[in-house]
Amino acid sequence: MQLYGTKSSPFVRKVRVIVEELGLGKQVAFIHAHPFTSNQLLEVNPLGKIPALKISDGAVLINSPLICEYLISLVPESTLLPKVSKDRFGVLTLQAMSDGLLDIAVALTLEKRRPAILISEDHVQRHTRNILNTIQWLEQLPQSSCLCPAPEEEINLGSLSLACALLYLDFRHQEIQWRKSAPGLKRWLQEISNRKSIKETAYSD
Ligand SMILES: N[C@@H](CCC(=O)N[C@@H](CS)C(=O)NCC(=O)O)C(=O)O
Repeated sequence: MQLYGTKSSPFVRKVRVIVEELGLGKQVAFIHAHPFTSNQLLEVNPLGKIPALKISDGAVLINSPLICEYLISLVPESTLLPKVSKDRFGVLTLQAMSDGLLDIAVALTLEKRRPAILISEDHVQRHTRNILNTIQWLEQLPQSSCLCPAPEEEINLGSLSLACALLYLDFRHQEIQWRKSAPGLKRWLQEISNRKSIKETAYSD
């Protein structure tokens, strides 16, 4: 299989983390493809978005939740995405919330990269507010949710997605200082960051 992406994309990181957690590293080759410049990417994904995963029969999967679900299906004994409905939708909700946080954080990255005169202070403030509101929502999740401190067996697609999202805020938006209002998440991230899959997929430009 071939994974198209960059090492700075949080959605690609989520897929790389899942590959690592599932022990599929040897079966997935990483193809560097920047979404704004790669013709190779456009040949496999007309949307021009990363990640994209070309699988062995030549088909291409797009969108990180779909790619992760496919990879997890290759390892039937994996517990990263529970089969029982209640747990499954809790995990998928956490993934969706983390991905939503990332949609905003990536939009904020792009906004800040515009020439100074074109940057909309309105957009910057709205994105920042929505990021901090989401951090509060996450901080207030009950301990019994899929977020609770993670012994080996409780790691799942949702909590790994959240780790990638919080670490992206550290990578691109340190000035937001999300930890100030979220001591629980701060502790949780410190713990989950010790995992090999997180250490081996650090963001880089
Ligand atoms: N929902 C998608 C989001 C993917 C996404 O937005 N990727 C960004 C890079 S971080 C991208 O390819 N942007 C290029 C563009 O929007 O033109 C997923 O989960 O895979």
